Amino acid sequence: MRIGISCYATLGGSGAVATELGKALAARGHEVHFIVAGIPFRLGLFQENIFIHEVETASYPVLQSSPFDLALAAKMADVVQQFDLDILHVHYAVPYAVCAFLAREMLGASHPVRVVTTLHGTDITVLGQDPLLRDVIRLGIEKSHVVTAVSQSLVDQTNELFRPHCPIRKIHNFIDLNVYQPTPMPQIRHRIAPNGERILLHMSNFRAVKRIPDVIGIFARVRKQVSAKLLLVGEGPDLDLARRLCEQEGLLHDVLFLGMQGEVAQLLSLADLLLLPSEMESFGLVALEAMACGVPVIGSNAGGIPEVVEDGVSGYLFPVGDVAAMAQSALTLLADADHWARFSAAARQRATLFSLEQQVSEYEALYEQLMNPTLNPCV
Ligand code: GMT
Repeated sequence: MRIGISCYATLGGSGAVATELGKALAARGHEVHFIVAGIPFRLGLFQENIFIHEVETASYPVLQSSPFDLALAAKMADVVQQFDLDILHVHYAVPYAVCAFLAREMLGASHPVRVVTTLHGTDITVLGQDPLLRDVIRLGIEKSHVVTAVSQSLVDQTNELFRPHCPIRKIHNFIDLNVYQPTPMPQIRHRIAPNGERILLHMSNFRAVKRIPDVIGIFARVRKQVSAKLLLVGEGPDLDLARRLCEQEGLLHDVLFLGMQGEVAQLLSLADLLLLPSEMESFGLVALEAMACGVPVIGSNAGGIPEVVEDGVSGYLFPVGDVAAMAQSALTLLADADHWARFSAAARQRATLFSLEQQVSEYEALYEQLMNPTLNPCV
């Protein structure tokens, strides 16, 4: 098949999932065209069957800002036409689903490309609630041939908000289990935690939904009882807040601010626990990545997290904001090596349910179904 993929190219789970999907489809022999604002951060080395089409924006004194969305829609139409794409798979409702609709309008009857939209999370749970965007998101959903969501929780929330006329399909996020696997690195571990400190890790885009004060709060409580280090990976609006809170709590010399990192599989393997106390999380890709590396998760039971982490088996989940319980369960796991080892093995085992091979085959089957003219897509 010839497949277009359009997604955010910068740091973020939706871009990561879209890029890994594109790479896997290309490896299976499909021709994959990324239509993006920049090189997707997970793309890696050159790979056969992958083509990149960068969206350039127009500037003109009359235009108050360069209209990226219009340029994206025009680029989508152009690439669909030029490369005779069968499928245009867009990730995140705004602007991607809406631009795909515009592109189809531009193409008119001249091209029968099928549009798949994958919803990732805040495009529904935050932006979908915003009266300024709600109707435009509804349009993007209604005008896609098929809409998928990355968890049952997100399917349910989308149904509740938009009551779409076509059923939303759940296709869970996935992981390359050969890349994400437990990798002991005693020398690096010794440099980070020279006195045998336990290592806790949080990785995110440091937005308010990640509840950074809870991350610091859990670590502060844990460190009162056991020597520990906290690795903070990523960056975003609440990174300064994290620094201030660590300073206030006198934690700075036990916290490493690692910033954005490209290859995180080995980094995750360094951790004893992943902290994910999010306010909302449609899936929690980082939890899956950590679990595949044998790292149990301590976090909230928001959104789709319980679909990934089995509470009491591969991690411990509590209501949002219950920092005391999260810290206590972290201490319980860290205190008993056998207990931790059982959770670590269960985490890896659980992650195998979300294998790249299985989920990519689901997307492939969906595309094939859409291309069959006898099966009636909803639009
Ligand atoms: O929705 C977002 O916050 C952005 C998005 C992203 O690009 O990082 O994250 C969402 O999509 C990820 C990939 O499907 C999920 O693993 C994240 O749970 C989800 N984030 C939220 O729901 C907050």
